[in-house]
Amino acid sequence: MNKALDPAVLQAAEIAGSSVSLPAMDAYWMPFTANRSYKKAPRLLTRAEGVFYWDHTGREVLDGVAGLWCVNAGHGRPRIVKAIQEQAAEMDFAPPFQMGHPKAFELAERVAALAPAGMSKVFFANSGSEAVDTALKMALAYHRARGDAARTRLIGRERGYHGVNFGGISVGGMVANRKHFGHGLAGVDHIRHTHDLSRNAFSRGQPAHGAELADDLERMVALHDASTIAAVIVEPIAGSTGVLIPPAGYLKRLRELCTKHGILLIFDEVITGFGRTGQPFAAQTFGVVPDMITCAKGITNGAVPMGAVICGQHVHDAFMTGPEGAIEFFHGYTYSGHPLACAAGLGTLDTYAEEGLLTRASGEIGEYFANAIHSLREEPHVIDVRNFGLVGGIELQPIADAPTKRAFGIFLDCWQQGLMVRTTGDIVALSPPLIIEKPHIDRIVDTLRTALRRAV
Ligand code: PXG
Repeated sequence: MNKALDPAVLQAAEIAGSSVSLPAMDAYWMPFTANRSYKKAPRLLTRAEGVFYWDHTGREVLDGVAGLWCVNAGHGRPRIVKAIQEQAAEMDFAPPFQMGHPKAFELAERVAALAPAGMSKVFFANSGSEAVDTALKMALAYHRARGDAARTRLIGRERGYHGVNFGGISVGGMVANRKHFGHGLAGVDHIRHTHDLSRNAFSRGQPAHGAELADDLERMVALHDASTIAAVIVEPIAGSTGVLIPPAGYLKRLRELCTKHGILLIFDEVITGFGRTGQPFAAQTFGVVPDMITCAKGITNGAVPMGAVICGQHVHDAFMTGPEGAIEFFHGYTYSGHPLACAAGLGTLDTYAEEGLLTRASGEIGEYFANAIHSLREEPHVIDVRNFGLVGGIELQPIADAPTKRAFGIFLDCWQQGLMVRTTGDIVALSPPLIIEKPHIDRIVDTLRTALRRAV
């Protein structure tokens, strides 16, 4: 029997006082959730430590997705906890406009030091969505500052996810995120996505085929003219739309085309940032330097909301040309560089550094993870397994006329077995905390295997 469901374990947890009664659930309108079914059978998380959550009955649940791609160092890390506690007692808030506090400067230096050479300026926001909209505005204002104000067009990619704000859903390519909300920003277009199971199914690491899809940017240039295009935004690995790994050579080709046409390249590294691919950023893993990186999630280990745009010196310098007393970029949030987030960020970066976590995914554990998840290849319903670093995707044959149902069934089965995974469409996504050990990986794969074998 699954240890997590063993009555003795459940009873022990209750004796330890970790069983929590259900709260009233009427008022909370939950995000990206099937509210009515959730409230009929709630999955309530009440405690977390290391690679585990516990639910309100005291049951242990292995975290296969680092919370939501963010708790890269695992849960409840002492340095991060202490940093937040001390900061809350010392100074709760400091206004970020025309004022500053030491930790915002310190964190910006530390983040820039992790980024590719030349990416030396950091602008803080409070989420991935805000980081994305900040980067898009920065791109428009950059061209205008250089006297190239006709470059107003933004190019995203099909199956891209760039958060939920108007800029992000406009450049994004997730249908459900767009169709409900009108037209979004004007002047946006999309290049083709790279997902191609006919050529690349069951690839380990980067798929071999599809570098030429970057040339779709030439189609945009032919249609709109390069002189109207400000920026292209892509996720190096698309996470939310199903773990889409870039074909070998694709990102390099995209970089070359952006440079050729004077278009800024933005890598949305909200998921890939902070060690997920085996280097601090995917830009380093794939050896391609964009003009801007958007990040969030792992910057504070998910402990306090924070997002950031890391930009090339050249982007920043284009703004620094007017009178010295003038505000250079009319943008910012009340909580940009919030003291609690900065403290959490510093504690997080210390933890990553002390434990070598930002490169761990490229070592033996990444290899073990790849072997383990590819062992699911022959299981029922599996039409693809793909991986990079500590990210995995298992794509299932959808039930005819009921897309997403099969994968969601797997999600529920895993939850009952004591494992939290994430599903999108009919794809199971895995992104465990970077501290994951081999027995945990075995448990993830065994649980999934059981769920796949009894899935409808
Ligand atoms: N860009 C990317 C690439 C993301 O993955 C965002 C922007 C937005 O971040 P915020 O912090 O505003 O949520 C994201 C967020 C999933 C999932 O299941 C992924 C995200 C959010 C929610 C669910 O894959 N990523």
